[in-house]
Amino acid sequence: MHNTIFAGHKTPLIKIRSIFFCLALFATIQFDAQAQNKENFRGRVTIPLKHGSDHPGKRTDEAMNRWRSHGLGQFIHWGMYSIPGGEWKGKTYTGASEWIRVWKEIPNADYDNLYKQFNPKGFDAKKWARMAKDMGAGYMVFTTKHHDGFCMWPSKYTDYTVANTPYKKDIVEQVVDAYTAEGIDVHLYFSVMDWNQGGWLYQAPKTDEERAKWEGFKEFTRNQIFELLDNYPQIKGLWFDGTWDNSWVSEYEFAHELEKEIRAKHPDIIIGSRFRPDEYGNRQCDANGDLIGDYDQSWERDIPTSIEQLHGNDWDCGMTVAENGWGYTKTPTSYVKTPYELISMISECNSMGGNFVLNFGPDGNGVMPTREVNIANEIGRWMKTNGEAVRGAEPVTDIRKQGWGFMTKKDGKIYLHVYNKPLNDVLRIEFGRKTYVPGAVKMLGGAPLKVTDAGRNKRNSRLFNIHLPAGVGAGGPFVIEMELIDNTGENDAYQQALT
Ligand code: JFZ
Repeated sequence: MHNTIFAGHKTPLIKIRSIFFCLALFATIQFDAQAQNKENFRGRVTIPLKHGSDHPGKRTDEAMNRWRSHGLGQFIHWGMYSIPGGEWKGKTYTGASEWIRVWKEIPNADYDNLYKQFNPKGFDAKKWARMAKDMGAGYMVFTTKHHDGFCMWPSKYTDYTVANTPYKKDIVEQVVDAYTAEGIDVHLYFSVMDWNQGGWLYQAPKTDEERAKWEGFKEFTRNQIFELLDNYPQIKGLWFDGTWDNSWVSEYEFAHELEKEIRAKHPDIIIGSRFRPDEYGNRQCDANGDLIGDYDQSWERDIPTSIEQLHGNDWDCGMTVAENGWGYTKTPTSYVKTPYELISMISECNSMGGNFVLNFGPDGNGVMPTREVNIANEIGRWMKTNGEAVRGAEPVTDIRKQGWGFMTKKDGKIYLHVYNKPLNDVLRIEFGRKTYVPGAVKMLGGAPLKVTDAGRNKRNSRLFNIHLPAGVGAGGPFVIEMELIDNTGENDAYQQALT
């Protein structure tokens, strides 16, 4: 697999393998303790791991490049928790609505029978897919099974599925087909933790009886994952969750084997960092600090403050509309973000190379809440004009961060995503030591802009003033496109004084 998908690492890996081989030989002749530390191709000292990262650094194959280029995705949490919508017998649960089953106010048996009412007459996968397309999403993640264990597809490994609801039909199939038809890639969310399956444990099994149950659960999990891959081969990724408990964390070997099996069956598949731990119980990153899986899933409802925090890894930011809660909530109990705030997160994540994945929680009838439809419309309006600064755009790493917003780049152009418009309508761009001069500059979806040379500052950085037309930004955040002309050849020493 290294030689095909991770071709970028081919040469160093081969080199390292031979270095390791020599080291191993030497260590065997000497004594074992010598083999504890070794240097990897990044020139760091690492400890040998059997179940650590399979590919330190980014995957650079076509499937991963496509994933990275999306910039914006849609998450959908839909399941039996969408029926109560965060309320039970007139009381409101302040936790995440998809976790309502753990609330003492609702007996498990009541929750586990909600499926008997599930008949979402308002569900129309094509309508959801059109909404996502209009919003500008390149991919989506759909909950096939959340922690409650309910399967939105007719799994043959449990009765707790959509097939046994009044609705009967396969939801996952409809979602996969409708989104794929719109050209939107589908990733499937799957919770390993399963509150409905008797075999699920929080702690590693201790008794023979527990061990037998747990082995059964592992097989069940494996079967369900392969069932999803068999049923929906067009999917592009698996978004795993519910993997933090000690029971699963101690299954590093099984989980690693399972991941390899999944990749053997579906070589392009994209799997995040949440699926499996290393043999020391490290999650997301292994004991050497290398990311496990293809992208960093730990930036959930969170955005790094600088690109350095990402250590060169791919990443996604799953974001909720209210602060806490992914499933449908009749009455949000925490702050609800505005479209403006969410749009700025698209720019912010993309300026650091991450995909922003906005969550939607349809109600028990399959209908998207109006506040979320409005958000999708507002984002779509912005993306229509400015989406080219998001799709396929990359972070700008050689121009310092500027106070007015965020930057991305593509095809020799930089995009200035403006969120803090200067009161004097003059937007200053400061290039770093590697100097550029602007070529054509225009508003995305608008007219060319006048640019004047503002000289250099003490750091010798070249400065340019972009003159904004009066009233720009009244309709929301905007993006300026600037062609860059490389100017590094110019003699840039203008001030000799030492300070
Ligand atoms: C999990 C779920 O529990 C939640 O209901 C939702 O599905 C979300 C997408 O994933 O919640 C988590 C999981 C991991 C972290 C935070 C919330 N984390 O690593 O910070």
